[in-house]
Amino acid sequence: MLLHTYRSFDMELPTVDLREADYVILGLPYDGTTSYKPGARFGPALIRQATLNFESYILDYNVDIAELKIADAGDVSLPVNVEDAIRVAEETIRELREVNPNAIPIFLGGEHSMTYAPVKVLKPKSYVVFDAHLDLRDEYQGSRFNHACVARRISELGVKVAIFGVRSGTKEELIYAEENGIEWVHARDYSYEAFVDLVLSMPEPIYVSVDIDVFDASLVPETGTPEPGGLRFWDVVEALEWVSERKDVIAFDIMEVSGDKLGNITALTAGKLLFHVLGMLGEFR
Ligand SMILES: [Mn+2]
Repeated sequence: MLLHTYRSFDMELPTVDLREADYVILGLPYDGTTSYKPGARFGPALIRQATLNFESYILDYNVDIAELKIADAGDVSLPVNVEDAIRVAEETIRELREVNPNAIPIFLGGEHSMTYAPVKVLKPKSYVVFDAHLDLRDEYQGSRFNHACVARRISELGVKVAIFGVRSGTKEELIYAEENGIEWVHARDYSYEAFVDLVLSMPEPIYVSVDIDVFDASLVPETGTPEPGGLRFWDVVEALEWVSERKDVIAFDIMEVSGDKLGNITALTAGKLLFHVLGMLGEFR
């Protein structure tokens, strides 16, 4: 076990030791800056529990993910203060890289604020994110590291940012995007072609983040800030298939899953997406 981690819930998958893994799952169970619906601290455990419902054989790829070398590094024990939490997450991800520098990490959240930690440690050149929100505020509710600021903090690291499935933002965020070369596609205008068009020319390596609220609120009612009018499940799967086959993706995350009941719809959506991500990695990598 890594220093600051604990085990919350086991997935219905055989796992290997972290040192031998090709893929590693790490939970970031934080909800200290949640502004609307709390419970994201339970996200990683809820996602793992939801996987008990799914077959490890993924029809779409003819891949049985039970045959992949997957490690589950557990969840990071995160302090309440967001900057402290980011620091502990960074330390843990650095430790994970020391133990196994080659495994592709898949982070489960937890608030989107935590995505800053892996991006800072893994240093991608591009950040491709599915999100209902722009997350480009300079400050929100007294913190520059609030979940509503994460894409802006990442952009400030010099990382190229593209956001897909957006249907919520402020005028100030739009101006910031315009002035800083941040590309984004409204949920109404989203298409596979629009995604490929934009991501094709983005510098590699790429970090891919899925804020679960990118999906329509009917698919993901248990999330910090649900938004109607979102993407379909296959919109996101097809985009992730393209990017994981065609581009150098160094890490994935699935964030903002919350709730207080096992088997909730949002966790099922996230768990199914996690199994598809593992399946496509088994197929394309
Ligand atoms: Mn969001």
